[in-house]
Amino acid sequence: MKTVRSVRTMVAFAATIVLSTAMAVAVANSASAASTLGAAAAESGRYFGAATNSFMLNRQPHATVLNREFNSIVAENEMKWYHTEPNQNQFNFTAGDQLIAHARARGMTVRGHTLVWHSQQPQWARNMSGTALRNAMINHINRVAGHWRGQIHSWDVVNEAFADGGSGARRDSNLQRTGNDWIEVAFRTARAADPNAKLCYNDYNTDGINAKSTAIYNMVRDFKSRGVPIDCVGLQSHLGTSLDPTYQQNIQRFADLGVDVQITELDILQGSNQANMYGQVTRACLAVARCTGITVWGVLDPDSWRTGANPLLFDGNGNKKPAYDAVLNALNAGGNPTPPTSAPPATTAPPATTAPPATTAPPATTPPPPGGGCSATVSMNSWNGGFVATVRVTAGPASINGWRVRLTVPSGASVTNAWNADRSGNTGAVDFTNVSYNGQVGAGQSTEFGFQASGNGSIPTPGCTAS
Ligand code: 9MR
Repeated sequence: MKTVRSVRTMVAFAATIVLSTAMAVAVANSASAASTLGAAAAESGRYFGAATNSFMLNRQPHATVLNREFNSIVAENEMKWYHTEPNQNQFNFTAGDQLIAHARARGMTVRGHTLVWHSQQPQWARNMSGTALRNAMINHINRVAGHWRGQIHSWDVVNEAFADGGSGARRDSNLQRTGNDWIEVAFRTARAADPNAKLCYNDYNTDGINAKSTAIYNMVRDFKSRGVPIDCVGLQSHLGTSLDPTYQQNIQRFADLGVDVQITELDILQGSNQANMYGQVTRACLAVARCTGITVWGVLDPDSWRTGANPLLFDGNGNKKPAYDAVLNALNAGGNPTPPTSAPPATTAPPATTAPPATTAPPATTPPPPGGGCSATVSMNSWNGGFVATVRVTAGPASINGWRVRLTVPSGASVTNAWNADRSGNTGAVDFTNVSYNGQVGAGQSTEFGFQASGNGSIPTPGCTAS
């Protein structure tokens, strides 16, 4: 799973050291420089996360570093199919619940990894095929995404479904053999099970423009054109000794399709280019507004699945490596802020309650929409310093093909993240418009979108315009 390319020259490396030293000095002199990865990433609306395991949460020095540096976590293994459904229809959420509780207590967000994957399936699923496997997959997504509904920032809905090499083909697997539509079925199922989570496709050896990343690009473009719900692409970025020169360009082309990009499993072989490459990857993400976060695949070098590669940011004693400084300096140097619709709720608690499915009948008390277009109502779930608002859009006596809700965010409050709608800004009067999959609402029916904000206050009944 490594992308290993030729080592760059020592001249380039020496130049980089001089440069990064100069940057370190500049950053050290700056009053606004954040001193942790999470805080520095949050300055531009991004998260910086790490993979961990429930059994490591109290292990030192892992725990100290994890809690101090990161504002997002992902389960390295404990949300995979074999772990969450070891026997068919018998679910085990204990470790995942622990990870989520740990994150929420510290204001970290959680990436979900992964709902469906050809690998690390439980034995019972590996033995299955055809309709039985397809139904088992759907049930698994419903139950797992449903259990953690509202608590996952982004789900890797499908992991590693494309073949390596130049074919651009899907990887053969028991899932693939259930029919080529298994990926879109997985995404549609996940959307219904957790409408608030961003839904990602995640893969490796996609860290530049190549046949595999292009095949994924084509799938995402097709999904967007047909309204299959996909919000993000995860580039795992298990890297070797040099970065593909098209790394940033590749991120940008996915972003241009209208999905977020996340660097999901970053680790880089230790060697003379490690720190430089960590800086390059960080800067590439920061340069693209829709690259919304970076996750490293472990905290301390000895935690890594790449035994002996020492590919992470901290050594076994929890000391910061030069790679750490390269990342922190790059984050502190700033980048393109993430756009309003894709900014993750970097440092605030996720919603305490969850939203109902996207399209449901309105409650009996919903007032009839004036003018036959649509109406909107807001419910809020607040805590000290933040809230989640759920907005219900109800069509009038005629069905509608699109909607726009204008609402006033409380004075001093600012929207950090929205789902199931595009939005025009984050303070004051903000317009939310439907996205491709929820513009059509039948007569008298409802759809919901939501957003998270920092600040407190109430929201007056918003206006709704149908189109
Ligand atoms: O880091 C994970 C390791 O502990 C597991 O043994 C391995 C099993 O396949 O999975 C590793 O994580 C993988 C991730 O889930 C998907 N992308 C590749 C990662 C490294 O193999």
